[in-house]
Amino acid sequence: MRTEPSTAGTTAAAAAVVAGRAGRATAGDATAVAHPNIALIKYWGKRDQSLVLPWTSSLSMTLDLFPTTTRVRLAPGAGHDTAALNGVPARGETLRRITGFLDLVRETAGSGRRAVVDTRNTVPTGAGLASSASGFAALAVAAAAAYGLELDATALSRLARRGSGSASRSLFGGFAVWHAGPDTGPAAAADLGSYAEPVPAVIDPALVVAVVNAGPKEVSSREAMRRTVGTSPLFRPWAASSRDDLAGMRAALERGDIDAVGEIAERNALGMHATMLAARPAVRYLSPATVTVLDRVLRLRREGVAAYSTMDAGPNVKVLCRRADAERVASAVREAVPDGTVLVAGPGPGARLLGEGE
Ligand code: 2P0
Repeated sequence: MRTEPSTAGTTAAAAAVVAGRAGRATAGDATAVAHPNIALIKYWGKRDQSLVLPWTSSLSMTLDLFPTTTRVRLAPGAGHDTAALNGVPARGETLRRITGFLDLVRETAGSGRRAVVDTRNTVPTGAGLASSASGFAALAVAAAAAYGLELDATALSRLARRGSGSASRSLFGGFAVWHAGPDTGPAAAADLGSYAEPVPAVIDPALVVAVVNAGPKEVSSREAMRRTVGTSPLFRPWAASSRDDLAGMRAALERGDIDAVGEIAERNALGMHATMLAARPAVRYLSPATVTVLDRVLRLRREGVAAYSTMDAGPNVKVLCRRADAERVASAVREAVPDGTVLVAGPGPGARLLGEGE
């Protein structure tokens, strides 16, 4: 059992900043690595699309699987940014999002220089684990260093948020809470108040990831969130209950109560999916195979195993359990969905800048 695993994340993020200052990243050229995270209290719905301010605070576990490594090199004289994802040039909306993000960094740095971005994602294509969290966390750390910004972990988290909300949490290892920030007053105060930070926890669980469908989703999470906030009569009640869930989750993590952590995570995720089912038109990510896994997890509990489900904007299921039970849970899930892919993850590290030769 590990105390406050997320402290490692703070150190890593702080080290990233220090590494930048110490010049491990050559001026104008920096590489960073970040891992995906899975929310136990979900982020679903923005109150400000452009600043990426959420309606509710969320809480996640960073995984020790599938890091994204991103190199940012300034390109003096270039007329536009270029980006490659696993060697394939980015175009369209993907390139627009990266350029828009770099514009923010340039604005802060007072630079007009364009950049070359090279991103390597180790998530198998279509593994059903979003890469935008690790992607924008790595991009924030690398771009800030390449443009010479000396940002602390909080400021880096705030910056990553502007790329993708969930990226704010991947700055940190272990467990992290992303604060929604004040919802009254000027936009600048809300922006300042909306960042992630590590949360103390005395559990060291596994997340068994059941990929039941690796295909692309029909509705992007961005569009699904917009539709849910705009049309679902269940959105506001869920948002209100999510605030209570967050308080309960923090207390459960601090006392190391895996059953309470799991119960709260499961009900928060099911509630989020209920808000989408009530949207008009409905957004339904859950498939028959999802329900098969949910049923198997219920049976595992009846068999005495602490196992709890959570699902994101897709049909795949992540099962929280004790590390000691991970193999039993994984084989039960494999038997339930033989066509799926089942992986076991643990808490992972925060985002960091890589040194030369790493
Ligand atoms: C989460 N998800 O908390 C929630 C739960 C999906 C379901 O964060 O629009 O890619 O870029 O801010 O972060 C997915 O949304 O959305 C997400 P944007 P993001 O992990």
